[in-house]
Order: sequence, then C-alpha cells, then structure tokens
Amino acid sequence: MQTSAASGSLPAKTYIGIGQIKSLGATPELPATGGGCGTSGGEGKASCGTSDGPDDMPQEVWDKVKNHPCYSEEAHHHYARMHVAVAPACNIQCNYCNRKYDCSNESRPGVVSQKLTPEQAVKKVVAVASEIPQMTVLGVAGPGDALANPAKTFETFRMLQEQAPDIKLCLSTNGLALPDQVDEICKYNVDHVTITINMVDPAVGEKIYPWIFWNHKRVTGYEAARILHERQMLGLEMLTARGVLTKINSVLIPGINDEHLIEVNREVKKRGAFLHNIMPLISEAEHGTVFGLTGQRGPTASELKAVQDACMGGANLMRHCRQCRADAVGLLGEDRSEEFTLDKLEQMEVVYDLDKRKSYQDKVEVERQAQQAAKHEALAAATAIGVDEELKVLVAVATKGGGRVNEHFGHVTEFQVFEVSAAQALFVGHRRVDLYCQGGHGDDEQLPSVVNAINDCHAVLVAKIGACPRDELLAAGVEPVDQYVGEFIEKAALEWFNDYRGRIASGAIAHQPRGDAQIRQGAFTGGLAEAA
Ligand code: CLF
Ligand code: SF4
Repeated sequence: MQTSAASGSLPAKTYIGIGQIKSLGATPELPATGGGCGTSGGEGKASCGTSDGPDDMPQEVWDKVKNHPCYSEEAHHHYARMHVAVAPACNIQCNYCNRKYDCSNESRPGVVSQKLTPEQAVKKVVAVASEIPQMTVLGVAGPGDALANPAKTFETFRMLQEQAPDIKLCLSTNGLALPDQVDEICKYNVDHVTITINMVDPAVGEKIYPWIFWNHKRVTGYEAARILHERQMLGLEMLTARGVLTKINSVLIPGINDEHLIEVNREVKKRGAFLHNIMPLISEAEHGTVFGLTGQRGPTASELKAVQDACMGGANLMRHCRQCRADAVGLLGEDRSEEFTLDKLEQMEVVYDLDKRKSYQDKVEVERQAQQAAKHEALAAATAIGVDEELKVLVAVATKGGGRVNEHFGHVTEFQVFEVSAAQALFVGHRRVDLYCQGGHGDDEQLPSVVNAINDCHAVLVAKIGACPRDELLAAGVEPVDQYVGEFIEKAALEWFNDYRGRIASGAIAHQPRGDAQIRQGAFTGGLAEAA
C-alpha cells in the first residue's frame, strides 16, 4: 500500500528554534484560571492528569475522563472511540489541509472518508457499540468542521442520546463558529470539545490560514487570523464557564509556530483548557496541501518532544494522539472502520445491550486497577543506586493493547514510547513502522526504517524477537528486551530501567545518549491495519 511516510534522511538535528526552547518551569507566572473543569485538571502534569485516578481531580471530572481514550492517556490502552463523518463543509482554510482527504486536525492523510447522513451515522454507532463494548466515545471530527455543519452534527447527537445514552459525545472544531454554538453543545450534553488553536498572534496565524469565511464573505490575511483568534478565545472561555471539558489541538509547524506554541499553551491554560495536544505537522507533497507543495516539513521526534517538554508547567499535555481519520473506529492507533461500512451494516444483527457493555467495562476497571498497583509496586521496588537520579531514557514498547508488553517485534505497526526515570514511566508518544514480519518471515529491508523510528530509544520491550532484528538493534545501540512478556508496560519499563541503572552503577555498561528519530504518519502494514 502507498504510504505517506516521509522519506530520506532526517533533518539536521541542529534546527534552530525548537532546540533552544526554554521550559515554562515548575512555577510559571500565570494568572489564576477561570472556573469550570479546566481548573481542576492538575497543574503542569506531563500528561492528562488522570494517570493515577480520581484522587487527582473532582469526581465529576474523573467521571468525564476515566473512559475517554483521548482525555486520559491511561484510558487509551483500554477504551475505544469512533468518529462519524457527518460534517463535510469547512468555514476556513488551513495551509496543512486538503479536504480531498480527512481533516488534518484529526486525521491521517491519504484516506477518503465515507460521508454519512445523521441517520446512517447513528446506525453505525449503535452497531459498533454493540460489537465493541469498550467503545465509549463518539466524536464528530470532520472531514470538515463539526460546527460549520451544525444541523448534521447536532441531529446526530440528538438521535444518539436517545438510542445509546451511555456513549460520551465529543466534537472537534476550528473555533470560528464555536461561540454561536455553545448553547447547542450544552443542550446535547457534549462533554468534550476540541478546538484547534495554532496561534494566539494573528501575525503567526496569517502564515497558517489563507482565509476564513466570515459574515457571508471571504476574509484573508492578518484580519482573517485576528477574527479566528478572537473567536477561538471567546469560545474556549464560554465552554469553560459552562463546565465543558476542552482540549486544544495545536499543529507544530517548524519555523512558523514552534516556539509560539509555548505562548499558546499559556493562554489556553489561562482560559481553562483541560488538555493541550501538540501534534506534528503532516506534510507531504502528494497530499496537495499548501505546506506539502511548498516543502514545509514536519518536526522530528526530538523537536516535537522539545516543545512538549517546554510546555510542562502549563496546561496538561496530551501525548498519545494518533491524528485519527474522520471515520476512525477502535482503540487509538487501530482502525476498524472497514468492518463497519454501510453495506456490512445492512447485514449485521444489532442488539444494543447496555448490561453487556457495562459488565465489559467493569472488567476493564479491574484490569486498570491491577495496572496501577503494578506500577506502584515497581516504583516502590526501585532501589537507590549510585547513578544520576535525574537520568531519563526512552523505551519503545511492542503492545497490542491492554497496557501490556504483548506483541512480537515483527508484528508491530506502531511502537509506544515511554520516558522512564527513577520516578516514573511516562507515555510520550508513538512511532509508526513498516511491518517487519510478512507471511511468517522477517523482511530485512524494513529493518532500517524500524530502527530509524525508535532511534532515540535505549531499549525496546517485546514479547518475542528473532535473531536478525535483535542483532541489528544491538548494533544500532537499542537493547531488545523480551523478558517481560505479558507484564504491564509501566512495571516492565521501570524494572528494566532499574536493571539498566544497576549495570551502569556496576560499571558493566556506560550510559550513552541516543540520536533523533523519524515521525511517520504512514507505514507499510501488510494488510494488518488498513490505510496506514
Ligand atoms: Fe475524536 Fe478528538 Fe473526540 Fe478523541 S480523537 S473528536 S477528542 S474522540 Fe483523539 Fe484522534 Fe488525537 Fe483527536 S487521538 S486525533 S485527540
Ligand atoms: Fe481542514 Fe479542519 Fe482546517 Fe477546515 S479546520 S481547513 S477541515 S484542517
């Protein structure tokens, strides 16, 4: 399958700007936040403040995020979302979007969505929810703007509330129409709203947005960006005042808004945003976007992480976004939409069984608690070792879900990456890779691209790995580890790190810094995951 992965060598690591970014620090000078949910999401945590459960936040906020895979990093190992493409129109133009494809804010490129009527959408949601009991959230995320299509978006929500009342409702918008739609959002109990905010300075914005459609006419340049900015800020403030949880998506565009996103983080926190999701620009010439055609590149893995790290201390960060398609179905990172096309839905017998869904989700909660207990146990077992206590390394993990090390190296199409220190194992991203094992045999030509994708990691935790990739990884300086099969990821990563520090302390090895890695939006999946 054709992929949208960037090819060629990595950009120079000395890229100026991102690498010199200074952190917001632990005690940023921020005005007090406004009221609402955004005030209670925790201060400056590295990821959505849900990783330790309800102790971190008021019960009503916990109830909203505990099974939302985007609003809780930890939930995304267990719970699924789906999108319905009922909103094809858009009221602005972004230089990174070509709507021949899905909305770039919430999508991988190169995949055309099947547009649905609200009736078709609701039928699909009920069918998916019957089939996938961990599917807890329905989002409207394009392919255009959810609020530029209010009649279709809200009709979908209205019908769904009646037919599947346990499903959380979520939408994504560029914010231009948001202030006018806040009442409708609240009327249909939409608890989660994503606003894509790439700038708080119209001088930056005019490099990203060539035009907006405003008051029945097209507005361009600085004025367009100024209006959009004002509407975004107003909409965010209004949602905060009404207690709606908000997530801000920002597309990191090197050389245009990289350092500026720290200011964006600060401003959205002031206005009560619950989460800030800084995503890499997706930009390939074949997508036909302005940025693709002008050669504007996306960030490398370390450039993205540098900006995210610099924002710690501001609004909570989301780092597990998969930039989903507008009709994605399943756990983040997987896409089961092909199982639920309209013609297949016609053949399905759908029974929406609330008790079955609840009992499945109760089992997930038991598993989650075991995962938390394992993490705490591993942290408690970490011994004081005479090596740098500030030491942090990245570890790649092969998993097929459930928060465990349970995938073979050769079957991975996406590694999860954790930053591990003596204090924590923190999810910091994912890396798509070409499938190494095809038809039972490893394809050695794929190995360099896999190594490229995790080249900033010190180890890779897998359920199983063959001799050839093992040797190649070792030669590249990445340690393959297969002794934690079936273990919870954080426990395994912390235990490996403890062992790693022990080897450093004993003089058996010397700690070496790693290089940069390549972020890919697409990869060869050998049919395992369609349309990567
Ligand atoms: Fe969809 Fe977005 Fe709701 Fe999630 S996605 S509308 S908040 S249910 Fe999630 Fe996908 Fe990232 Fe969006 S991983 S692109 S953040
Ligand atoms: Fe595309 Fe979304 Fe931007 Fe509209 S708001 S132009 S659909 S990325």
